[in-house]
Amino acid sequence: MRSFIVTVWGFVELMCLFLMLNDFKRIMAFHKVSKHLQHINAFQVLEDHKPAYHFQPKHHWINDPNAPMYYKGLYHLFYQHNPKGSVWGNIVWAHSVSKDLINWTPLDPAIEPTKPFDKFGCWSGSATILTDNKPIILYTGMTKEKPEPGYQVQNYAIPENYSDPYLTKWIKPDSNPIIKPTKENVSAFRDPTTAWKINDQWEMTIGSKVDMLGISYLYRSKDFINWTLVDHPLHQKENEGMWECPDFYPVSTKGEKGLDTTVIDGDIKHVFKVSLDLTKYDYYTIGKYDTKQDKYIPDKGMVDSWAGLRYDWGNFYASKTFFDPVKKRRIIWGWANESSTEDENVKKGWAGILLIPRTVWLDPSGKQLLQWPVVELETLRHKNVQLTDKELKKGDIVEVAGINVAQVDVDVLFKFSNLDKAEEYNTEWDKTFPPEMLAKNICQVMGTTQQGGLGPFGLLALTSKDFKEYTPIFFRIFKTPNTKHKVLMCSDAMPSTLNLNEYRPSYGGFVDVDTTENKISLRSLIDHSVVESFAAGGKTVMTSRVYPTLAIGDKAHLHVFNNGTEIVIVERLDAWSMTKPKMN
Ligand SMILES: *[C@@H]1O[C@H](CO)[C@@H](O)[C@H](O)[C@H]1NC(C)=O
Ligand SMILES: *[C@@H]1O[C@H](CO)[C@@H](O)[C@H](O)[C@H]1NC(C)=O
Ligand SMILES: *[C@@H]1O[C@H](CO)[C@@H](O)[C@H](O)[C@H]1NC(C)=O
Ligand SMILES: *[C@@H]1O[C@H](CO)[C@@H](O)[C@H](O)[C@H]1NC(C)=O
Ligand SMILES: *[C@H]1O[C@@H](CO)[C@H](O)[C@@H](O)[C@@H]1NC(C)=O
Repeated sequence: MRSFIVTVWGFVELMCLFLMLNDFKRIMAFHKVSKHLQHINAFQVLEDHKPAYHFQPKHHWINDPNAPMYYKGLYHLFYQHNPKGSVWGNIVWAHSVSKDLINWTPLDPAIEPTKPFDKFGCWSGSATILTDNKPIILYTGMTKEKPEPGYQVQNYAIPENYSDPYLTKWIKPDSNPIIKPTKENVSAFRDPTTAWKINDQWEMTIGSKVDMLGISYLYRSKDFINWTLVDHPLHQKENEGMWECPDFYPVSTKGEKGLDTTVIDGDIKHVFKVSLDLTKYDYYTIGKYDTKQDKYIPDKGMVDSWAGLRYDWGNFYASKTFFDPVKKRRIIWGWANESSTEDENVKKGWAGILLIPRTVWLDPSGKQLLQWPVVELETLRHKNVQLTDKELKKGDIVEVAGINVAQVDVDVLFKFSNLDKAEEYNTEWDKTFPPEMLAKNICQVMGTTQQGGLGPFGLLALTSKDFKEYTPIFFRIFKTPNTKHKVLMCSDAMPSTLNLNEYRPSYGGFVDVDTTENKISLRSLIDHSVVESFAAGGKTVMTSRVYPTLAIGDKAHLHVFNNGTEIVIVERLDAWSMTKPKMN
């Protein structure tokens, strides 16, 4: 408290001083003053920005989710964790268990850097459930500190006691490492996937690169211990750079049910995902696992590049899926880092979250995936407020009040009478912006303040009373020359905080939705510094991290808005305060 008073006094003093100075000096001075303010803000909000219902360790750093699985009544989740601080380093495999994917109990770390084959790092990996329901983990170990990031090998770990549903202790046999890197690149060879079976042999894939060629090496084994490199990769692509955290799994073409990773034929397609080190986004394609050639082949029309499909058009990386045998679904976990500065992370004492686990399945079009928060999340829904048939004219902003809107699940259905007033899509954008940045850049130049025809309309999350801070999640619908409409979704951190030191990107993505229905839904999971949004039933998903200085806790407000000429109707809005689950 003392340092706070001193700081405030210093601030007042500075203000008096600066008011007496000339204009030029005032500008300089205000720069200084605002730095001061940011310090005070940071001081005030360390805990306030901590999410309540998103997965986090109690303290310190988290990055990639590892080896998610279900075993004997419990969901297991491991993750890359620094037990000593809130920056990356000292990585161990932290371990938590849950009965419902929402309430989590921490256990001791499962894997720590103790052996020559992982002394300098226990990096990401995956679990496979072997015959007889025996889980096994494959992970990347670092055997040297230099050259950075070192010599990367693949190791395995097995439970000490298969009767223990908590899988408390893991053994790393001395026969490790079981796979050494290919000659090409010893420092770009990591993140083994869950294995599948083909011709009575196990196969899995490992991310790598040679120069700018992204590669997913294929390995084969009869016994899961003795692995041989297959003479061709599962997949590769020019100009991608390092492929981190590959993920390869089947999806049903006949509905929403998930499939075990070992399913390789039938009414299925395969998904291949990589986390691109160079862009820090997760990209996927949908295609066919050609079991004759033993290769993955993306479907015709799939964009297999930086401009391709993303699970999430915002802050989401290093994701991993697993098959949940209980509810017969495939679930995806992804990591969101902080958008605050490293200094702030150190002060906060925590950094990183996992996004809400999402059920993932194939869209009936076969052209993309759909994602939706696991149904268990709804058990946290508490107090509810609703809006029905609320008309929003151009410029209207309507508050959703009466619940804790800093910790809320809000689901809204927008309706409009027709598409006539949709504004013209500016084809110059296609020439000006690189394809992988197109949606993001349109969101950035248009924001919510460029009034349109049909849109912008949507939510204003984490809004301060005076609208100095707000995080808009919104749509704009465009007419295009070929008469089809383009739906743009944006989640804009730019106006989210007065603290201009934060990383405040305006994220964007297109929503491939049938506009002739004149309706579009939006669900946002707002959790203090996270805004995770699902458009049109999970067709387009976008996560922003935001750190308001005013719109904190009970000072935060939530609104629906419309800033387009066409009237938009909130057919129905439900918002629920979310209870805080048991979180590690
Ligand atoms: C293995 O786990 C089971 C179930 O928790 C327990 O009863 C048993 O004592 C454990 N065995 C050993 C050797 O620790
Ligand atoms: C191998 O990987 C390292 C680390 O990413 C990189 O610096 C180097 O250029 C790579 N070499 C080749 C041939 O790709
Ligand atoms: C490992 O597997 C390969 C291919 O199946 C085989 O040729 C080799 O003998 C095996 N090595 C050991 C030590 O079992
Ligand atoms: C709507 O547009 C007007 C005009 O640009 C702007 O002043 C207002 O802030 C916008 N509303 C929102 C919610 O951004
Ligand atoms: C998260 O932080 C932002 C801001 O520092 C960076 O721009 C991103 O690259 C980073 N994302 C990941 C996955 O590390």
